[in-house]
Amino acid sequence: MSQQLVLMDHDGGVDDYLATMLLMTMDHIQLLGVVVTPADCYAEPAVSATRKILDLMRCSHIPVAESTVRGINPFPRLYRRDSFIVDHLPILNQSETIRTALVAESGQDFMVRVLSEATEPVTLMVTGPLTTVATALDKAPEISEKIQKIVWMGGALNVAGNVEKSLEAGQDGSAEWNVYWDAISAARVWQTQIEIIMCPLDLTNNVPVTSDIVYKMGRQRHYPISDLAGQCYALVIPQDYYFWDVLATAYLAHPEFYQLREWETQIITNGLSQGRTKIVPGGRPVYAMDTVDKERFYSYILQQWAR
Ligand SMILES: [Ca+2]
Repeated sequence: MSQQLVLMDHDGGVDDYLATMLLMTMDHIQLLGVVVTPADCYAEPAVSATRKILDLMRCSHIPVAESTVRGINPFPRLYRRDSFIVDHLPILNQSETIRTALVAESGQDFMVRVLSEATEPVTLMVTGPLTTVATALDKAPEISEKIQKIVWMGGALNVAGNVEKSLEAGQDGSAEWNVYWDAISAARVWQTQIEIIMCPLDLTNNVPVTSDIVYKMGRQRHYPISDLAGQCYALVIPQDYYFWDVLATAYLAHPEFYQLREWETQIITNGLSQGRTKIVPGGRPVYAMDTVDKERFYSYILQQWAR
């Protein structure tokens, strides 16, 4: 079977690291690089943690690039500081040196170069805001020809968003964070013809990180991947946490676990609903992951982390 070319763009949250780890366990994927978009994190520890995870997964040949784009509405500091915690986990600091290279160019320039040089179309796996993708498309519009599809964790279609009204005065509660960080860039990507398969809150709300699944990771006694995954989830178990980025990423390995549904949508870029992914007849067609076979998904995750 020929390998599927994938470029990862994550934004440094706890489940972004786990989604990256999951991608590295997929034998049919050739990962061309990992771009870190500085959204749900602080850039320096997020880049460092990403490189250390690639080392741990014996994938130090895969380059990491730091995107220097900026969003409009910053993520809460409480979420972002998890990047420091993950970067300091003992399991990621068994060596004094990091082997995985940080490329000299910015993440957006790296994305342009990797796509330009690709010999076959590339799947973009995006688990953060679409700002780096939009910036790369502005710099080199011809790269859209090289993008086979964008699989993206983001948006909320028929459910409330996760940007809380009580924290964000300028918001009516309809926006999902990856859109809200920079709705203008999401709208920019919506203007392209690229196939978009989104994993919205509508689906992720049904797939929580439960104590049961975290305990099961421990019982697998599998050092180091299951252990690292379990530690990361232990960090976030006191809050409502879902398999957001991991659920989106597992689609690349097992699309048959999911049912897709097509919607016509528009990204709202201003006013109280900025960051909303609104269903609008005649709007931009996208596919959304509609249902997932949860039991098979949970089993798959446990199996991959026991490798
Ligand atoms: Ca993320």
